[in-house]
Amino acid sequence: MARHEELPVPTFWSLQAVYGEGLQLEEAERRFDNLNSKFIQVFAQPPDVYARSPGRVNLIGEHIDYEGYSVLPMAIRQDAIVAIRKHDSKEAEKVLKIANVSDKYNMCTYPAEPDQEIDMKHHQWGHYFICGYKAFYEYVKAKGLDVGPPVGLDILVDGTVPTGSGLSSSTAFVCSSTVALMAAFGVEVPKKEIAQLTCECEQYIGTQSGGMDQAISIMAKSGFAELIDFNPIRTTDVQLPAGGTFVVAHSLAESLKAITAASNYNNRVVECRLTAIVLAIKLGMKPQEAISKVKTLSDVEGLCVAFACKNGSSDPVFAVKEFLRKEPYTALDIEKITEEKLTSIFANSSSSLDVLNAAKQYKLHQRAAHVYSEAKRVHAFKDTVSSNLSEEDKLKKLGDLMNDSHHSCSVLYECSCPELEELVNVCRNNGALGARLTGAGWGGCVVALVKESIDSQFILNLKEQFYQSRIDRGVINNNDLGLYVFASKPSSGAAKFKF
Ligand code: NG1
Repeated sequence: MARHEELPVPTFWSLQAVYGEGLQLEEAERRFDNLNSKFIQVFAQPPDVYARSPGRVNLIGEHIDYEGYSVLPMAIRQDAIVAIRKHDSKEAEKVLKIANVSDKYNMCTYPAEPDQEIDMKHHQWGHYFICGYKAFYEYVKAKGLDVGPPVGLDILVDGTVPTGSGLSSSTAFVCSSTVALMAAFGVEVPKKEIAQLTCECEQYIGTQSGGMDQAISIMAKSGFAELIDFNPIRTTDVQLPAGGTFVVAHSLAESLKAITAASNYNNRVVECRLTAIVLAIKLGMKPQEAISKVKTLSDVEGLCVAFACKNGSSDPVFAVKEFLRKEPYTALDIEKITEEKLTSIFANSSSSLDVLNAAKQYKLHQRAAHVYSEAKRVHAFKDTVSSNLSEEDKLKKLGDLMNDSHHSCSVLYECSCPELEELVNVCRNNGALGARLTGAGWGGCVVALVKESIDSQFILNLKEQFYQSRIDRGVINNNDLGLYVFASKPSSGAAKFKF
């Protein structure tokens, strides 16, 4: 039988298969009815097909996917749904019209030209659809498929993943757009190829992201978290221990990842690349060779471990401690080691040049220590889940790993913020076995592992101790609290719907 990731995204003719029964199904029925009637209202015709792709919460493995390391997320029930209608090729107007059911988002229009550039300096929500659009055309071109000349498209979007929350609202939108396009043009693609493609094309938005979000959004299975390996993308089901629940809680600090990329997200990607090059040189590689061959910290892990082994350790952090000082490096310090200007090393990447422009110093030691230790914690988490420990001991150990992960993100990777720190502490003070920021950080959500028996009380306590003062100040509305704090079970991945 073909592996799950070799199969195409499934097509359903009813909502139950994805949304189950009860309240969740009722909510889905309302959303789909609304999408259908709004679509007709805006575009005067019904959509051809719908696609949905979920957000995700990352349980452990933060900021290591782009370094080539495995991560362990699960899909959440909140998703993005894209309704689409393809125009006839004879129609003169060849425009992509992208509307949203929420009044917060104005309709965006783009030409139907697949090779168009995305204007990253002027961020628009519709850009995420264009990422999917480019991905689709790149795919059909690479495979030599004939889908005819570009045509006009009508698109209507409904997203329930809170934006800027570290729950991958952007990826849910990019993935549902790509799957909707594939459905509209009748192109069937294995899930792992869509995951790879959407990962590459989301980078058009200007963040040099890894592939975690797209992989889980496309390939998730209901009831399981997934260990995701990269190069090639592969998923392994992880059945979480009974008796524990993951509660997701928003810090209410919005993380504007695309806008802050040069100083936050892409900065860390560049710091990791520089760290990997410097480590390679210190461990005996010629500077020119290191610059051309070494892209990520996983590329130099072997060298680090070989060095550690000679000294009675197997931990790559041993080499980090030996060769990288804790004090930050300036560009000049690094250029003395690389024997090449940083602007020349990154000459082909304009978003990396933006990072160099904004950065004053580089924390090589701290970034490598985070990445190597976090990569180990992911496997420790997976091993704990499949160990013979009692459920109680498993949960305790998983909680400890999550706490260690947060400490590393906060202190070594510096991707936390005061609101996240406050919320993590509130979670721990109220009985969470572990709590950590999830996703890129600098705002967004916390994920806390709590015993199932206390999850309702836990959420009430968070309301009282974290959210109430914010409700009083009008930051959020009391009625919307359920959008910002909820218990989550692993949900299923992308799907297409035809009615
Ligand atoms: P979010 O939380 O969606 O901003 C980002 C990256 C991931 C991963 C995490 C940090 C995107 C689309 N996703 O996620 O690949 O690197 O940060 O672990 O940029």
